[in-house]
Amino acid sequence: MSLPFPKLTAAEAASLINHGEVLGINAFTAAGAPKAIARAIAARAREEHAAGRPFKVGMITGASTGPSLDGELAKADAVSFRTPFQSDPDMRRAINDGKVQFFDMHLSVLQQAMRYGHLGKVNWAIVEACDVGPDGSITLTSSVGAAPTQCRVADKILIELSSAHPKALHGFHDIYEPADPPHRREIPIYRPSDRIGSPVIKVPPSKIAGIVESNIGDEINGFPPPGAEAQRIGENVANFLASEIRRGTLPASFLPIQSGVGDTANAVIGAMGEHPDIPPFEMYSEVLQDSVFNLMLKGKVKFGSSVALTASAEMRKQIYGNLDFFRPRIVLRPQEITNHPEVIRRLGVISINTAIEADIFGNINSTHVLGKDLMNGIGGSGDFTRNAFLSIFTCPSTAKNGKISTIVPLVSHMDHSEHSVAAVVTEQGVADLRGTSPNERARKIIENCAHPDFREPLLRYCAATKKGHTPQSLGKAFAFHQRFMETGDMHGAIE
Ligand code: 0RQ
Repeated sequence: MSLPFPKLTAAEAASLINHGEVLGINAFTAAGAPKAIARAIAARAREEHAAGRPFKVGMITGASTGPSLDGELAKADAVSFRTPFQSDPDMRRAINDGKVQFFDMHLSVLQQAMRYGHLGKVNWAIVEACDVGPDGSITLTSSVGAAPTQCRVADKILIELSSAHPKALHGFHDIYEPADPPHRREIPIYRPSDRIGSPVIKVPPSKIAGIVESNIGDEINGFPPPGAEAQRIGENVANFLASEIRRGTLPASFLPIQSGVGDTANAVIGAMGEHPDIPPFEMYSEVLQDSVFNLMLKGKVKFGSSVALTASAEMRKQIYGNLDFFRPRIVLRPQEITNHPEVIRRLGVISINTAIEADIFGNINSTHVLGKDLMNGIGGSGDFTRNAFLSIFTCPSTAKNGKISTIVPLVSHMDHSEHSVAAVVTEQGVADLRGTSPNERARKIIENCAHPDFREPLLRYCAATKKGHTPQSLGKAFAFHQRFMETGDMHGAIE
């Protein structure tokens, strides 16, 4: 069927975009990111710069993207501001060098912030689709992200129509946007599998400025088998959850799981799947990684609600070759719904996220190394942590070959406060912080989670405070970090 929209090359689409404009580009992890148009925008920026003209755009995605988007645009010096999340080495460098202004947002509030006008005018929505109808109905590919709102608020829409994803993905997506205050009502999701919206985004056909055909697969790497440390963290989480079921503090039927991205998260889900006392479970998460699809095939994960299919090329081939199996087991939603506080609290989601560092009181730094250099961003970790039935943070007890203790006296940047964090888990063990005072927390975290090399200095830190509700010594709070900056090693701090 021929479509009543201009058919453009990627370069023609990029030529429509002007310096200073703001782009709402759908991507969530590297899943569902428009890649051909992104590369063409980077090429256009290089041409403009070579001709002595300025060319920078603002970039609002769903979350992180892949090398063709964040990587290419950062390398081309084509981005003025960036939100809400990234994980690309080149973009990270540009942000930490001060070349790109980055604002780190909770992913659940991005869409309403765009609708409320808090992020300014959005000129273009750019989305990847596997199918488009003449009536302006768009079937997305492997992620929904913020696409419904990006398409709603943008002046014009560019669609990258990708044959790397089958049209049969139609039906996986559940597109729903809540009304804005004062008209907002409850979001009627009562189980992870409930569908409340439409399989397509419906846009006025007159807004579609062009369609670019492409065939580029999602740029997502697979995971090597988990290392011994990640494996132990996974087992500690799984044993902790199994003991909660035995104690009766978790229902025997279990509760839906949210899990972050990365190797540790992959290992944790894998270990939960192996545990004999954890029953088959559902995910109410923002990403589903390879370990989840493997557990679906084994019957251990019953259902996955997510923003994105963050599948490696090999796993994507298996999913796309077996859509009839996965169709009743997966729903892809906008990030404002997957990460919505109301739904997370109603369902009683168990959240499992990764920390860069935790302090002895249970405050968590997920985003900034030594308090200043951005790693990735807060992503959805805050949305889930603050509202979960049980909020767990994991990390190895040391980083950089044992020179850094990830358990410190005071976090150098705080994303999640002690009030939201129920348990900290390292390869050393589990600190269950529920119902504990700061003094009790400090003892549990030091004894159960810190690496043996750093337990004594941490205990000496606590001993330095004579009185007070929280054993804090402001003069020594950053002694571990200072020692690392001076010597490249935290050993020897607080003798
Ligand atoms: O450095 O890359 O140079 O080796 O940080 O650490 O151990 O590989 O951990 O890949 O699981 O990522 C918190 C970044 C963990 C991630 C974070 C160094 C370490 C390594 C990465 P190298 P690991 P992971 C769902 C929820 C926030 C967003 C979130 C994250 C690198 O989980 O971005 O949770 N979370 N979203 O060596 C200095 C320390 C360090 C340190 C680790 N204390 N000091 N460097 N590193 N600890 C997803 C979405 O929202 C989409």
